Amino acid sequence: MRWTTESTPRSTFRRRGVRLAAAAVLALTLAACGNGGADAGGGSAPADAGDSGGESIVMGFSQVGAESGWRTANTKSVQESAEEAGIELQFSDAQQKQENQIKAIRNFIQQQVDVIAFSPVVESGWDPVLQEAKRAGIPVILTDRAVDSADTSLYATFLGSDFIEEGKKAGQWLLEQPESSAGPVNIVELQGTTGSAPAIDRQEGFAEVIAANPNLKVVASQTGDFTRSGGKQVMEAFLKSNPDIDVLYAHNDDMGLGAIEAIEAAGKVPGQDIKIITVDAVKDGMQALADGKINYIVECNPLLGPQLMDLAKKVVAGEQIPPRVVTEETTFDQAAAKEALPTRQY
Ligand code: GZL
Ligand code: ZN
Repeated sequence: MRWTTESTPRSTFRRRGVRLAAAAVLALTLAACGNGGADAGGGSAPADAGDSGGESIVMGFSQVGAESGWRTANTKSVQESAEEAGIELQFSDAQQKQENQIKAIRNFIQQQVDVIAFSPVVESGWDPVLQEAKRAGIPVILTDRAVDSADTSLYATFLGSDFIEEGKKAGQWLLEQPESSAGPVNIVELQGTTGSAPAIDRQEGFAEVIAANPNLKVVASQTGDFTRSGGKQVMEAFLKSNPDIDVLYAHNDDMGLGAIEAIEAAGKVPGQDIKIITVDAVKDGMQALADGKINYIVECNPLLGPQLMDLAKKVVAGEQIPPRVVTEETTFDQAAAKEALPTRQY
C-alpha cells in the first residue's frame, strides 16, 4: 500500500486513513479467526483497491439517466475512462430525477469517496447538498450540465459544452438559408428537459441569433424531455395546431428522430416539407442527416470521460485546475454526415 505523498488536502488523508484502518482491522480479524482454511497461513487480507500498486481514487458519479443516445454514449465514456485511469467508480443512474441525484451524492459523502462528479439534471436546487460535500472535504466536479448556484466554491470545475453557443450555431445555419430571406418561416421548437442548462441555453442562443431576421418566427415551443417518445408526441400536437410548419428546431437528435416519425405519419417529408435542425450528432441522428431527413446537426460531444478522470486525479492531488473546461465540438450538414459516419465513435 503506497502512502500518498503528494500534497493531498488533509481531509483526503483522513478519509484514506479511515479506509486503510478499516482494511487493516478486517485483515486482522480474518487472520485471527482463520478464513475457513483457504490457506494454512494467517488468513488472506481482503482484496483492497489499494493493493493495485497504489491507493486508487474512489469517484462517486451521479448520472442523469439513460434518456438519449447521447446519454448512453456519455455513460460509456465515463465508465471506460475510469477503468483506464485505475479510478474506482461508484456509478448511479438517477432516471432523470433530481431527488435521486441528491440521494446518490449524500450516499457518496457517507462512503467518504475521494471525489464526486455529476451531471445535474436541472440547474437549480443543489446548494444544500453541495455544501454538505464541501463540509465533508470532498471535491465536486460538474460534468456535461451546469448548476445555477451563485457560490462557485461549491464545485472545483465545470467540464462541458457551451450550450448557448450550440443554440447560436443552429440559428446561424437557419439565418443563412435562402428561404429565410424569401418570406415568413414558421418554426416549432422541441425543448430539452425543463429547467436543464442545455434546454435553457439552447433556446436562448437560438432565439438571440434568429432575432436578426423578422421572417423567422417560433410559433410553438414545448419540452419533449430529450426523449424520442417526447419528441414524437409533441410534434404530433404541433402538426395538429399549426397548418404551416416550415422548420423544426429540436434540442437533441432523439426528439428530432421522434418528430420525424410524426411528420411522416402526417404524410409530410422530413428534411424537405419541414426542415429539421437538431443538436448532439449521435449515430442515429447522423444517419438521418445523411439520409436527408435532417438538414443540420450541431455536435454536442459526450466523450467527456478522459478529461473528467484527468481533472479528478488533479483535484484529489490538490493541484490547481481551471474553473471551466469547454469541450471541443463542430457542426454537420448532410455531406459532412456522409463523410463522418463510417468512423463515428458514438
Ligand atoms: C447535453 C446533454 C443533453 C443532450 C441530450 O450536454 O446534457 O442531455 O443534448 C441528453 O441528448 O439527453
Ligand atoms: Zn411556411
